[in-house]
Amino acid sequence: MLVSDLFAQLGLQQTNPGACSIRWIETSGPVIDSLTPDTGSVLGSVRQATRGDYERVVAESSHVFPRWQMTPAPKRGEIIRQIGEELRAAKSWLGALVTMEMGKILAEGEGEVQEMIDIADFAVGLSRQLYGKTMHSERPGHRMYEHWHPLGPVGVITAFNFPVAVWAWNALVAAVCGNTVIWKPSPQTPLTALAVQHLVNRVMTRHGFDGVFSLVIGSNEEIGEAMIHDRRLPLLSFTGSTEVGRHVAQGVAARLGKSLLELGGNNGLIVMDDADLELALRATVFGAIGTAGQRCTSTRRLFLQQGIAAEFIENLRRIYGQIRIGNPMEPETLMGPLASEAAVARMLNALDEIRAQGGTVLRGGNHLGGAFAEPTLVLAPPGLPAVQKELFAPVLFVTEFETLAQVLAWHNDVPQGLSSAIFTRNLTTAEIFLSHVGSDCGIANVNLGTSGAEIGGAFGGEKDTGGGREAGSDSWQAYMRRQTTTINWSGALPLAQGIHFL
Ligand code: UN1
Repeated sequence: MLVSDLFAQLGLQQTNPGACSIRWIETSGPVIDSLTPDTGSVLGSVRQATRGDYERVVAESSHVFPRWQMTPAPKRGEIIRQIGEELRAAKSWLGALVTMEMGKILAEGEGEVQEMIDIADFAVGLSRQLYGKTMHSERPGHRMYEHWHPLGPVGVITAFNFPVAVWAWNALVAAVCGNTVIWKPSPQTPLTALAVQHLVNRVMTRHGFDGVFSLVIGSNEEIGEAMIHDRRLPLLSFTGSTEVGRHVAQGVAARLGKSLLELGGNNGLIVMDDADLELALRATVFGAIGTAGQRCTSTRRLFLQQGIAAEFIENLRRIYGQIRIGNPMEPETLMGPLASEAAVARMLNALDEIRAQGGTVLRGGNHLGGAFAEPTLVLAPPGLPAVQKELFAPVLFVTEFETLAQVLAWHNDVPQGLSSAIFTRNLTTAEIFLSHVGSDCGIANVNLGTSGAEIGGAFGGEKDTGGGREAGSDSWQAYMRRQTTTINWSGALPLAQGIHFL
C-alpha cells in the first residue's frame, strides 16, 4: 500500500496543520514528524498548535456548544450514526494508518477502528435513552425526578497505544450527551488523529455542526497543561500513565473540575490446576504479546498453580519461539515493533533491574534491531519489587502458587487495578475470584484473558488505575451533570422531614 494513496483517502498532506475546530487553523507552531516504528522513517509531518490556536479552538467549541446541546439527543444520535458509517467505509484505510503510525499488527489496527464503529452504534442507541430516575416523594402532591444535562466543552487527552478507539469511546458518547469535544492526541500518533478529524468533518460540515469535534495537536507542556487548568473545560478525560494522571487529577481538582482517568494497568491472569489449559495458553499469549504488550489491559503477571506450572511454562516457551515478529502490515506477523527504540531501551533496562532483583529470564529479552524486541518470559519469585510497576512492553512475569487464597493475595498486591482473569472449571473458585474477597480490579474475567474488552461494558479500573469508567453501560453519566427536581402540584407547602415553619 502506498502512503500517498492512504493519505489521499484520509485527507492528509505531507505537512498538516495541527488544529481544527470550525475550520483547519493555519498555525505557526513547530513541526513534528510522525515516525513509523517499523522502520523509523517519516510518514508525514504536522505543524503543532500554539497556545493561541488552543485559545481559538476552545472559544469556537464553547460557541458551538449551546446550539449542539439544544439539538435533540436522537438528532445528535443520527449524526453520530453517520460518523459510524464513515468509519465503516474507512475501516481498512484507517486501520492501516493505525498500524503504520502506532505499530500494532493490521488485525489489531482494523480491530481498533471496529471498536470505534461499535461505540458509534452504542452512542446512537444511547441517544434515545440517557435515562433519569423518578422517585416517590415523602410529601403529598409532589413529584421528584432527575434529569441529565450536558456539561460543555469536554477535553479528551489520549495515548499512543490506542490512538483512535479511546477518542471514540469518549468523544462519541460525550457528543451524544450534548457536549462539544476538544481532543489532544498523543504527539506520537498525530496522523491518525488528523485522519479521524477529516472523516468526522465530512459529516459535521454536512449538518452545519463544525466545531462540535475539535482537534489540537501540541505538546503536553503547552497544550496539556492549558487543558488541565482551563475552567472552560468542566471535564477532562485523560488516558496515560499513573504518574501523569496523578498530575492531571490534582490540577483539575484544584479548579474543582471533573477528571475521568484511565491510567496504568498491571493485569494478572490466574491458571488453576483444573483449567482448560489450551484456552488459558491462547489467552495468555494474546494478552501478553498482543499490541507488543502495550495495551493498558495487557497481561503482565501470570500465576500458575503448581500442578500445571511446569507444563504450562514449557508450552509458553514453545509458542513464544514460534511468534512471527516483523512488519506489522504483513498478515502473518503476530507481533510488530514497540512504540520506538527508546521503548525497547526502557524494556532492556527494566530486564537488567529484574535480573538484579532475582528474576530469571526464561525466554526472550533480546533487542532485535530498531524498535523490535523479543517477547519475554520472566520467572518472578513472589515479592519481586519490579512486579509492582507497569512495564509497557511484552514482558510477562510468571509466578507459581499453591492455594487460591495465596494467589488472590499476590494478585491484589500491586498498586494498579484495571483488569484480571482466572481460568478454572470450578464454579466455586470462579465465584470467589469475582466476589468482594476476590479480584480488586475494575474488570474481572473467567475463562478469557485480561485484554480485548468489548465496548458494551464500563471500562476502567481501581486504585492507581484512576477509578474512571468509559465506553458502555452507564459510563455516559460521567459526561453529564445530574439535576434533581421536585415539583409541587399540591397547592400547599409541606416541608420535608416534617418541619413546621410559617
Ligand atoms: C487501552 O489499552 O488503553 O480491552 C485500551 C482492550 C481494548 C482497549 C484497551 N478494548 O484491550
